[in-house]
Amino acid sequence: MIRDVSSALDFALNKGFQIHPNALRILEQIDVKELEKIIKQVVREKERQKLFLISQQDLEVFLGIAEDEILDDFHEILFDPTTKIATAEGVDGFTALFSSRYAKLKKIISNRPESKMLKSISSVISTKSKEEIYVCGLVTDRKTDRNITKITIDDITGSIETIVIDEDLQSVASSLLMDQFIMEKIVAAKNGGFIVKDIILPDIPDHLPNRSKTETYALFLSDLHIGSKYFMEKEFLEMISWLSSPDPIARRVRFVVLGGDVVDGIGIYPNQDKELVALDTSAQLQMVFDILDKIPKHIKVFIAPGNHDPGRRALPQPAIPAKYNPNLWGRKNFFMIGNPAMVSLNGVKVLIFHGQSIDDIVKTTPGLSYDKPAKVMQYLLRARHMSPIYGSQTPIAPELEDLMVIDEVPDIFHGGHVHVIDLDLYRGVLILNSGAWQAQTPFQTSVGITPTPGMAVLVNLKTFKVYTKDFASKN
Ligand code: D5M
Ligand code: FE
Ligand code: ZN
Repeated sequence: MIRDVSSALDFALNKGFQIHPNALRILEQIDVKELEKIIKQVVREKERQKLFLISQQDLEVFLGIAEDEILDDFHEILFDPTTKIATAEGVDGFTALFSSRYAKLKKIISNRPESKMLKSISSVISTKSKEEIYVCGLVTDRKTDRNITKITIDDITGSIETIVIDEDLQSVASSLLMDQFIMEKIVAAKNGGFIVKDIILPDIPDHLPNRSKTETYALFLSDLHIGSKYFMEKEFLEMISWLSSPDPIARRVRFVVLGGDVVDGIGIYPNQDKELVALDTSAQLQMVFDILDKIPKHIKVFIAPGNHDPGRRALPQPAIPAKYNPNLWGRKNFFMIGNPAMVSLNGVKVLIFHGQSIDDIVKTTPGLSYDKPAKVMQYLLRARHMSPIYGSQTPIAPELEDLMVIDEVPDIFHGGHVHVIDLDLYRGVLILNSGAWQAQTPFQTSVGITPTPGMAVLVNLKTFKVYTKDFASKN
């Protein structure tokens, strides 16, 4: 029990801290009843930072008596599918979608010098020439048998089966995603067929990210699953109240990005009602509003949907419709956006994608797993597409334009969906998966998914340093 300043001092010294004399002067002015809580909080925070001198500034910041820094907090919504969705019907729609995908990715790959030598598939099929040829198209088949992979690619003129024999090319060949766009260097074999000499992905170039001028922080969240019995309300509320605390990082947060699965939804999986605490969409979204309403008003909140949220299920998804909860749309500091979407936060371009396609990719690609979702997101950047695989679990709408192509290289790529926190840096792009605020569900236990819920991911938009703050474990 801390009774006065000297016992507060002892507490800190015992923990291996020094207190600057100017800091002591501040402690002397604090109400004794508050002293214990404050000194413990300061010690805990400084332990985390591995800094063992408690300064005057530390206390001023904790007590909220330091002047608030002026931090930039401007934003721009650079891409939002909500108003761009133009779905066509049936077979024609899918033809349009795939031609758009092909054309957009061909344009992206045209920066490569090899693309000058590209030939159409129909002109190549009958060639007898033994010269190297370049073709490009969407992968429509991939079979690996022993150390040989057969890849079929389609362009708008035809289809070609190619064979990868080269050992060095096997790993890239066997990890190609169905329906992804690639360029191949091939040669006609003597006895027919085409041998692959190189596989070139659209990929992203080395990227120098845009940075904020001030040390403004963004908080990344996803997969709240509000309405589910397993939503970690206590921990989430603790995190929200931390945003109003004098903690030096909390004081610099100006943006919250919510990457989908805001609610648990209704009828998303069999017998879901047994695991719900709110049984209709509006009730679930009102719970969302009541909780997010506690976020300080100077913080801008961007809300994108996931596969559990109301609206359309197929990608790209429009923003959660206003009719289910006008409050969310009415709040001045809330921005309802679709999935995927791109926003600029102080000039830093953040691509937000819930991550539905991660499931299909993990299931069909050797070397990828649910516990490393950032690695899967790296594959998406290399494919320059957020949901290449068509006709598997992830529903994709037959849009006239393929809005899932990654036209512009982001500075931060934010995903969720798999409920596992993960970070990666790929060619200068910060990839992050923001985990979840839902405890492990019986379904996840049954399929062996071990989530990492209750952790906040924060990024300093000037330095790109990432902090994770654990609200789930008690220490
Ligand atoms: O998805 C949470 C995680 O659980 C995500 O990795 C997908 C996985 N999941 C969810 N439903 C299924 C089914 N039916 N089969 C296989 N894997 C699944 P969430 O979107 O939060 O439900
Ligand atoms: Fe989820
Ligand atoms: Zn999800």
